Amino acid sequence: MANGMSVAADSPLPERRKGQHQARAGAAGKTRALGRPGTLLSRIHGHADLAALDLAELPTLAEEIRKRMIEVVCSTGGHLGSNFGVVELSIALHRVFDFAVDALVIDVGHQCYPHKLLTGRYARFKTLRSKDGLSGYPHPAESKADVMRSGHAGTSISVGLGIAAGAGLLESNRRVVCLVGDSALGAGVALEGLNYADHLGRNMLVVLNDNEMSISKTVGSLASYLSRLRAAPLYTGAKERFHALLRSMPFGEKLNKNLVDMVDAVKAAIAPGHLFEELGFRYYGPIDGHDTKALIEHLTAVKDLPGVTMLHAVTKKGKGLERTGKDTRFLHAVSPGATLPGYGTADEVAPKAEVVSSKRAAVSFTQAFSEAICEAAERDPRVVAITAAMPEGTGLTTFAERFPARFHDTGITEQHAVAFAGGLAKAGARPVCAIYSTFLQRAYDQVFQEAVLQDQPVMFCLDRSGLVGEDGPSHHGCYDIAYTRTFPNVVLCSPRDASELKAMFDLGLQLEHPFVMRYPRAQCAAEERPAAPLELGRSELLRDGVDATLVGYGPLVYLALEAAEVLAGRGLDVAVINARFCKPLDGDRLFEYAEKTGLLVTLEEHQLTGGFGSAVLEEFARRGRCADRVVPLGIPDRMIEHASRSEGLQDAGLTVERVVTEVLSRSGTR
Ligand SMILES: Cc1ncc(C[n+]2csc(CCOP(=O)(O)OP(=O)(O)O)c2C)c(N)n1
Repeated sequence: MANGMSVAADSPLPERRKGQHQARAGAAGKTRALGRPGTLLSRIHGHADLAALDLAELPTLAEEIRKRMIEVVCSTGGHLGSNFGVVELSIALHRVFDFAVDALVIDVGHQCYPHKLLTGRYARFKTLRSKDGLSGYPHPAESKADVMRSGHAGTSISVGLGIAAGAGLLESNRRVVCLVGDSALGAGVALEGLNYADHLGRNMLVVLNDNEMSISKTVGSLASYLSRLRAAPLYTGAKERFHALLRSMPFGEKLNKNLVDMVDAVKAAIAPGHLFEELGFRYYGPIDGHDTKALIEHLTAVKDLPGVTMLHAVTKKGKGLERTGKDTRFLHAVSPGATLPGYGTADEVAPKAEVVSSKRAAVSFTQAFSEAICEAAERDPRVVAITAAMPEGTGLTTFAERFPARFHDTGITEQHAVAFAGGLAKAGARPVCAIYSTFLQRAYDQVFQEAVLQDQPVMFCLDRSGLVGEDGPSHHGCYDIAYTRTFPNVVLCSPRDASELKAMFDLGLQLEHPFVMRYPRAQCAAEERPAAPLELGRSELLRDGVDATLVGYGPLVYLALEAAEVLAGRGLDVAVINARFCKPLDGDRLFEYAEKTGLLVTLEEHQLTGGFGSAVLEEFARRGRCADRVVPLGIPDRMIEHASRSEGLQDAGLTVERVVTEVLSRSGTR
């Protein structure tokens, strides 16, 4: 195989797959012909179809991919900007590699739409992110071109290395390619992967999709370093050029083996301090990530290089969305039903959360948190906000504008963010970690060591707790109660509405212990009356009753109230308790009502195992009575797949009908 940079874009396929390619290209060639009806895209099912296209047809294909994505994503919602930025990269990757055989590990996975469109999922693409439809992330059940399910950033290099190592054990010559964004590359786990890559001695290609963006601007010194690299001339690997030169000489291969050390010395002299080369990678780049022909040439040149290689492609997030008249780099994702100026009829729709209760919506929980932390920061100069690359999603943009000296966006670095918060608390600040429930999982050990072990006042405000809807199971925040409840001295609470969120936040600020507040991606119910004063570990009785008790944790109390209304119509007088705290739990009131009403149904938007209902059962078991009167309702012990949030709640059985049925069947009134 040729591996210099001058290899033609359409260089021959490797021997091992020539036959396979010819057979498939032949079949594709019969169906493909310019001028035939239908789009090019509808006729692409994988590498062979794509490899059979003329280079001149690729810009049309790119246009068709963008057109299809905008049609579908504006209806289903999804990661528009990220996917618009990788169209040419995806075409080039699929043209050069066959990911039915080779492995493509896409970091995070949110930028997999062109990949899906190029691997036989064109017809189903309209079902993206919808119930029973295609996932918005890679999913092996959909195609063997998808290696693993994903959604959390930074793991692609480690996974890729694992696949390469596994392929080595099985003596397979499967190629491995990781596609990773510049922001995900800064995640701790990605750096751990980089650190191990050369050491493993396997072949692997990392394609760095550098668009200078995370959801907002990529932050940190690595970002600054990449920015310097972007401005540098094309660097094609000193080592490789030297190898190519030697190979062209008589006995070059033999010489080549003997001169590796010398070449390394030359390389170090030519590119001193080149980070990726110092880490053992052969680095190529930066190249224009929208120049399909150049991408194909470079990918072809590096695809069979020994060891680990990094190809640095510079792309523009949202490339092709210029007609919106917006800065396309900030069009990371859109909500279902979005229309874009220049492409649709109305303005781009701002993230739109669904309402849990049928009551009139007021503000979102995110907005309530945003107000709570700004008000607290106004009063208390110790308040510091920390986000791990999610300033918008967690509601911290106003805080960042108003209190820039007390705002930290650490990038996709949840572990660092939490340990950093531990340090801040040690120094006397009041750090508030605003992190989605699902992403705090990554910092479990820092929650333990830097907050809990020191018993420090670090506040964790967990947005997206519960079911998140269309992003699906990688993003559902349904494990946080279980993974924080076990820690000594931690306070766990969940507000039912905006004013309760603010009261809980203020209470958290007064505590000298770690504090975890969870709230969903939802609008707060309109407040009917001021919340009863908040007292640590005390629940709120919303409705008295004698026939059964419904206990809601967080905004599910509104589900409980609705169910109680329906049950009242069936002649049952049902009590409703707003639990407020999971730890310390209001064991006395819950026990009293279990004894008094004979049935206690707990409601939580969390995995049943280890959740709020489990806490109640443990409490009653400790008291030696009434555990048999508890019916915990929550998320069952299986994945709730992507769908709208209300469809997810339905799937989990968190509905008024289910609560009513449970109460009626147990009270013998059905
Ligand atoms: C551990 C983790 N934290 C946060 C996120 C939320 N998130 C999804 S995509 C994204 C930005 C990724 O940026 P980059 O890797 O540069 O890819 P781009 O979208 O720019 O193509 C973030 C922060 C995540 N998926 N995983």
